[in-house]
Amino acid sequence: MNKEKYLVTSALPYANGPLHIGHVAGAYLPADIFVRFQKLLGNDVIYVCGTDEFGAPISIKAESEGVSPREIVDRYHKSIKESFDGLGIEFDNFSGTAREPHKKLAQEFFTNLHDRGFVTQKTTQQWFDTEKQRFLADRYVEGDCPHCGAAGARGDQCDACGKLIDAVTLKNPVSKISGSQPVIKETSHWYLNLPKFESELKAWLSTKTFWKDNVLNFINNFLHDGLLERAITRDTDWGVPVPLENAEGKVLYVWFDAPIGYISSTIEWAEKIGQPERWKDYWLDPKTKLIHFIGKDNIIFHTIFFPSFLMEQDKKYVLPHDVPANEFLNLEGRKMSTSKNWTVWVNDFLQYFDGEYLRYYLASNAPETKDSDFYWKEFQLAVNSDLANILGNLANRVFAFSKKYFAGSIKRPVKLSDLSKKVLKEAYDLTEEVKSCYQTYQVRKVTKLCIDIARSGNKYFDETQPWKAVKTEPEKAAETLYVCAELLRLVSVVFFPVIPKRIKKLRQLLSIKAEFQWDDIDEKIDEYQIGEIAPLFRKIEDSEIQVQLDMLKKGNEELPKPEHKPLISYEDFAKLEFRIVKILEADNIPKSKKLLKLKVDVGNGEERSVVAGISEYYKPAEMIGKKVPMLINLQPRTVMGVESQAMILAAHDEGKLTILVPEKEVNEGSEVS
Ligand code: B3M
Ligand code: ZN
Repeated sequence: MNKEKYLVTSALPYANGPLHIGHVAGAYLPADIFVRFQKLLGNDVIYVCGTDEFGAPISIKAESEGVSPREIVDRYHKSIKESFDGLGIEFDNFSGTAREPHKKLAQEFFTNLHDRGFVTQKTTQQWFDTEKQRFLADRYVEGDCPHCGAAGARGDQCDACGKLIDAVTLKNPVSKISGSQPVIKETSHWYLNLPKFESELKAWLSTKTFWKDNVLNFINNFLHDGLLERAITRDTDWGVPVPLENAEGKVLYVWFDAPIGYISSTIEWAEKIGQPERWKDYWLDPKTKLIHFIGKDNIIFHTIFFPSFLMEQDKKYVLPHDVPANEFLNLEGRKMSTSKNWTVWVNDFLQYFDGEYLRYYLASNAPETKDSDFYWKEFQLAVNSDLANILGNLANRVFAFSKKYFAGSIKRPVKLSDLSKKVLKEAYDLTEEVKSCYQTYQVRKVTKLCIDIARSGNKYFDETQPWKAVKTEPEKAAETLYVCAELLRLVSVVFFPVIPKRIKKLRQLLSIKAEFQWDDIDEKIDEYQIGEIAPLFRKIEDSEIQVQLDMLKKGNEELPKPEHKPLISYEDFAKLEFRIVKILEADNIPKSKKLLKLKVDVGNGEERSVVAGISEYYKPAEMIGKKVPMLINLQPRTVMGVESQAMILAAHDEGKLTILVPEKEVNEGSEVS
């Protein structure tokens, strides 16, 4: 197979604070998993990142502590790198933007754009904090969004409507540095003439039909109003000096220099490996697939802003091949807030738990297409039931049994039963599905499928009952062990990108080669020689989770308690008939923004028509085939001309709606009680 070439980046974390789990779920873990997968395929891939060390976040933090920005940057660069190391997130290079080569490159980028007429100087008005005697960068002014009126809009972007904002248009502005009402003052800045790039950008974006829907929707929303010129310089002393004579006290806007940090980090990498020209093999080779892993708040900067200034340089830089932005991770049902310490700092987490437990849970619960939630109880469940009880249990029972009855030797049987062949075939098929899921960044599904392979091993072990067979037909027991060892070996290939350290341990216990590639799925093993036995995972106790919840709630008001309805009798409850139904058809209802019309099978082929208020959250196509619980003996009623003969059950959480699906495969018509 001809090898592909990938250049992978993750958003440069600001060096103004520690790393938290939201950062990991959004940009870093998905990238690390993707890189490990591509390396398993034998593709040529490098992963570069580094800390984002300029911009107001750093200088504000420094000022608040009375130290230099350099001290802040050095402290958090180290802290963030420790977090990545603890999570096994491995970069080919982890740089930082407050370094001379980066500054020089960023200035070069500016000069090229300026000399080619894509940057114009304008005198403008900007918010000025009279208390602090300083101009306010966009992110340090907050107010009401001029487009949609939402409060809490930042000076550069509104999270509510996604639109970029010219800070001076904010209503009721407040300085986030002093809390005072800022005033407008004249200043001059240099503007990137984005409108000049519009047609080239649109032509390039039109080829990205394979990008994730959440990214394309965000971009189309943004392009809808057309591109505006954007200031790319700021009034502050902590940043990359503007390389022009009349630019005293002006620095490049942090979002101008930061993405260039991906290139300077690659150049630094090339120098470190003693091949200073090697960076060009990635940034200047049209065959390179440049993939930016980011959170959704960085979409425009990576799909409009950065590509525009890559287009007008003295070298032909590759443009992003894909930008698989993730949505946000909430915590215990609430938006994460670092200022309220409503978060989980990675370095704190690592004091209590193994980083691979976090890798697994965040991968299994990744905010790939919509925001997702980190719950400590769910974290415990994911580790204890998926990792320990399914994968760990399969390994333990196979290893212990082989040591007890076969001196640790698990030989390939001369013949396999039909059941054995079926189990292995199904597992091989799942590995194919895992491969395509990795390629399309679907790590949630990857983790489910990997655990399913291990689950099938436990089911097969139970069905073939080797503990009985070993007494009368030991070759049957040996066959069971061999098939299960094969399943563990398959898991040890496909699961490697998610929990690499644990998987290396599993392969060591199986005494199979430590270095391997994806194609080793087809490796033929004649004998497994089980050596030492050691548990792969430790279970997490309730008390450990309680400690975390107590720490989290300290200083945060208790979670709001849900209002309860009046008590009902058991007899009242017994009148309700809930069943699992299968959705056969799903369509939008004309003129309705909220309703879908469903045709469902409530069991034994009995069909019902149902109207469900879910179309803001679910497309018709993704509902077909789903099996969901419904109340099916509710009086029928007609909604927008459609008769509804049952009611779907769903969780309503902070205005969002999530349908419920059975945790295991069940038949339609199954009673729910
Ligand atoms: N430092 C992080 C953020 O806005 C920002 C990313 C830069 S990537 C070039 O969350
Ligand atoms: Zn808005």
